[in-house]
Amino acid sequence: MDIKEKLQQKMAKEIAEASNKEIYDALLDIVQEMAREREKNCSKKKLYYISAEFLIGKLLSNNLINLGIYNEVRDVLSRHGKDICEIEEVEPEPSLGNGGLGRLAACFLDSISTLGLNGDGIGLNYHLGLFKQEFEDALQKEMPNPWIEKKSWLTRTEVTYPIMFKGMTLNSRMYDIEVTGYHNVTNNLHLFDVETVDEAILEDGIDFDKEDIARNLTLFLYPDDSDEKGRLLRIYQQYFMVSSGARLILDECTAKGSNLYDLPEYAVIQINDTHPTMIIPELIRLLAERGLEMDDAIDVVSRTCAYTNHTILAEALEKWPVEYFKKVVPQLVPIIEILDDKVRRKYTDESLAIIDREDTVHMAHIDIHYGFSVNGVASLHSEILKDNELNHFYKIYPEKFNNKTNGITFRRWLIHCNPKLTEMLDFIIGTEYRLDARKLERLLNFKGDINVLKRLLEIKTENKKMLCRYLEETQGLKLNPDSIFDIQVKRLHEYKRQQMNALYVIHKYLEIKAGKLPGTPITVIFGAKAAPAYVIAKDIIHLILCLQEIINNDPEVNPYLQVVMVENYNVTKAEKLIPACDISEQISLASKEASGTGNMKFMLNGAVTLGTEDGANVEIHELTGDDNIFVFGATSDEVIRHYEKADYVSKEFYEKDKEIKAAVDFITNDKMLAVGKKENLARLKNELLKKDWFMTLLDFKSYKEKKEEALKAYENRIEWAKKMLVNIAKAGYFSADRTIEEYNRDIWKL
Ligand code: 26Q
Repeated sequence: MDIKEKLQQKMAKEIAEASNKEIYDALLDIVQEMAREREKNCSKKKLYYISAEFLIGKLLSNNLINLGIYNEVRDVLSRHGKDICEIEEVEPEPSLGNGGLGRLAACFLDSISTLGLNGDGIGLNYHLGLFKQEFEDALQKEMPNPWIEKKSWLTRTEVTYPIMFKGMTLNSRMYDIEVTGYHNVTNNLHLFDVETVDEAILEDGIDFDKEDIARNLTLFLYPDDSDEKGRLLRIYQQYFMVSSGARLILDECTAKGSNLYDLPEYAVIQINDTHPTMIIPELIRLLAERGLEMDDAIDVVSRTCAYTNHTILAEALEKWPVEYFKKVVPQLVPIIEILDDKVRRKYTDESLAIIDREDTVHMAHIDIHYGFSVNGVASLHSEILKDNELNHFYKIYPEKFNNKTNGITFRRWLIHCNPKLTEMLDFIIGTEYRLDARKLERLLNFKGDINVLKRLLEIKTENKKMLCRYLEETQGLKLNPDSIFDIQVKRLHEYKRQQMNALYVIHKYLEIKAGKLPGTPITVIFGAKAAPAYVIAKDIIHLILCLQEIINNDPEVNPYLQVVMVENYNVTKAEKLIPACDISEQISLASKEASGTGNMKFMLNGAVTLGTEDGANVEIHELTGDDNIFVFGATSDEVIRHYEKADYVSKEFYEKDKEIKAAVDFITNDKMLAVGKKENLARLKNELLKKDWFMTLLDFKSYKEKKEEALKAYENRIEWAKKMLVNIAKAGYFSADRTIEEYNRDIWKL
């Protein structure tokens, strides 16, 4: 049966008569049926990728592409007067992640299936996911974001487990989402949920009773952890996830014939950051319950679990008071104490302990002692882990440490989001790059081909026009598609330094006011959510929204400079923004961004990076060479030295550099106070002058100079197109397929 017949069969009416929603529902059925009919890999050993986040994005197009029927469906629909893009709009985006770490997990699942490996994801089914961001009075407001509809990608299974908490047992139920690989197997994403969850406990915005665990456990992704109730809820969520996951793993392995002593032959568990770390003590507990001696249980689990670190920021490393475990999951406390005791008997170095002198449990330390692999996510990051942050651990376990530079799936971040570029690539270099991304290098043969270069520029302009239409329809923004699109989209965090980009905007505004006009108009685009309790991050959003108001309404300036903050930045918006970008802003303070993956997505879509030598930018730089990237700022060594010596004083930069002073002072001038809030703006200015923990003012001058260089380089359109071409051609290294092959070769050994 062809697609048209299948579609017709699912609907009681003609395709032309059906609504977009009816067609979407029918396609969802067809995709699920086709996905389930595919072959499975039933290898003895299986990977379990456990993560508190899976930022999967919309699934329809992704699945159609992976099943190899996207074009056919698109064409059938169009013959009946339907536009597949409008049908995509009907699908709600599941918001099961914050940013990089969650999106990485989703890209990995795609590559695991594409490589035909036997591997499932394990996570939680948050009903409202991450909040939806709205702007009101130039401030971020958080709203609930329901995404689960009657008909969805979730399939309710019959798998349930009783999960024990202090004084209460909750039932977990498993829901599955099919993960289709590109022209290969289908795996599963298992999301556990509690049946008693109740959206009716929502109060104003995203507030709810944090103590009503039975009704709130899977309501939100990490609710606010600024108070103790929020932090305890996080422990409830984590334990619910790992206990459900551990039982599933043990059940599957015993069903395949494992006697539990040989568990490492049946399962490998990749722990995505420390959020699922409790799976280690929980598995040990379950194995002991099933008759293993404590030492055997510890040994088996240690040979099954591997840990990925995604950050060196102290404030993001999870540490929980033993008290919290006693209140929520007392059954884990004796196990964690035994794990700590073993470490203390072997090593006297206090910094290696699991439970410190203040009775705080260091989650990462559990993973490092009781896992067989520790990996960072970009080569610079992995080196910093070995040399600095985890140096004491590296000294005792050098063989555990390894690097796995992150990657992205090209199915979503090229084929789906940039069909025009994909079509051109297919035409000039063939389609092999789709399964072997390094083949993109064939594009280098066309660096001297004026027609290819012109077409690259044309495609960029077409993508910019599409973005302009979208932003006008959704946010009422009117942008100039002939301007330079300079884009910074990522979670809002001080270390990512959106504030430095904002200071540059102020600087440019002042220059234009003084009569110094840019050669080509510039549009600076931001998109970012701030954690609800992260005060300074919200102040930075306020600053940008105030600048947007002032600059876009100033007729002297707006022909040359526009600033916009895209509301509710998410995967769907990223798919529209990234293909339209000229300059990719990757400006974190060197040493702080573990890898970044947005940087790779922009590169793949022909944007040129303006960035620091941080995370995977370092590897982008190595691949593109000096001529095809704009690098600035202090190096990670310099930054680490500043922290060690505590010798950075931001005020000195403010006082000695007139341009810095003018830009910083602007934050609280009369124009700004007329549109913004004094409290927020003054607090932010004060932060920059008194603290500036992430050294914005240190790097501002070199940032400004490099950006001017990039803007100037843009003027020579053909030379710029060559830079675009080299970036696309060299992006093959960042395919998640390569990353997953390395995980499998070095860690999973499936
Ligand atoms: C910790 C404690 C309490 C509450 C929340 C958290 C928490 C939540 C989310 C800590 C960290 C995260 C997310 C981290 C993250 O997204 N890290 C990013 O991971 C990417 C994939 O490896 C990297 O590319 C980015 O550099 C890194 O920032």
